Amino acid sequence: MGANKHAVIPGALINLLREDPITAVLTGAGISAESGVPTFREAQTGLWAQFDPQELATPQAFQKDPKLVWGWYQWRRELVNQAAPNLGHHALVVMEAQLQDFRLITQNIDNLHYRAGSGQMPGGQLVEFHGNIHRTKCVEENLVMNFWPEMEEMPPQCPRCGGLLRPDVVWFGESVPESAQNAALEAARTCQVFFSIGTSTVVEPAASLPFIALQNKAFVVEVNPEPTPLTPYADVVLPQPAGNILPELVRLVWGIELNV
Ligand code: BV8
Repeated sequence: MGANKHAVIPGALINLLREDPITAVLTGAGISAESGVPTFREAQTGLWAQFDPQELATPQAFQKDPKLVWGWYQWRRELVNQAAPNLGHHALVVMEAQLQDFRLITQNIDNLHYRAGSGQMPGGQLVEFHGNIHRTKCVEENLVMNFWPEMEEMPPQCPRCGGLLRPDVVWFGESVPESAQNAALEAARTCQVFFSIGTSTVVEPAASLPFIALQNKAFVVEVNPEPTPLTPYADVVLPQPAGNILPELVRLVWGIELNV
């Protein structure tokens, strides 16, 4: 367990946030755990128990067995549709509303930040670093679509060119879209406060963002019940579930109570 620098939220962080700093946040699967969406590190349940996500979330896996990979994402879409944003997601929307310049970069493709209202406030920005499970794209033309024909034979075919449709997400071995990379780098380089929430800080290039913030002399806060490679370097470590500690943070800083 990394040094538990503060069991409670330190006054320095509360006072700093009250000064309305430029703030950037990186989230990972951990912030959706309390919505009932399994994290990447948890074993896949049921049908998918025998698969490793890092094996399935690749272009090679899709090429080898498009039906299997499409089925995995269909299963995750149904799971996510039954989930709801939790208090951790809602607390980040409050922060976006309270702060002049708030950029949220999420590694998650579950759309829960958007459903909570993130990225829709003046001065707010939501960067979907690894895409969104509710969008698909044609493998031939990279044409992105939000709706697609339900077909007997899955994956569906592009209505324009007949090519296979795939989830509009970034797979292992694929580059993060340039626009998302640029927005995330800009946020990490210019922020005064950087939160890293619910991520194992393993997968690149997302995992470098908190370290870029440290290089830019930002005040870095980690929210994660478990230690990660960032833990020894963060200015503050809050080893608690995001759904508990983030509502407490917005209550202490802005006096805003988030009800269940
Ligand atoms: C790239 C979308 C350039 C899909 C994801 C060999 C060949 C090719 C590439 C590589 C290679 N070796 C290394 C690489 C680079 C690779 C990489 O980093 N690999 C790792 C494994 C070392 N990266 C890439 O491939 C990236 N692209 O490098 O392009 C390139 C191009 C061509 C050739 C070479 C290089 C693209 C990576 C994107 C992959 N897509 N997701 C999908 O979701 O299906 S990654 C996926 O896993 C997530 O999006 C996330 O980014 C990542 C890690 O997951 P986390 O979000 O951190 O979740 P995790 O389960 O790991 O941890 C949860 C955490 O939450 C835990 O710490 C837990 O303690 C905590 N927690 C739990 N409950 C709570 C909580 N915290 C707070 N509150 C709670 N309640």
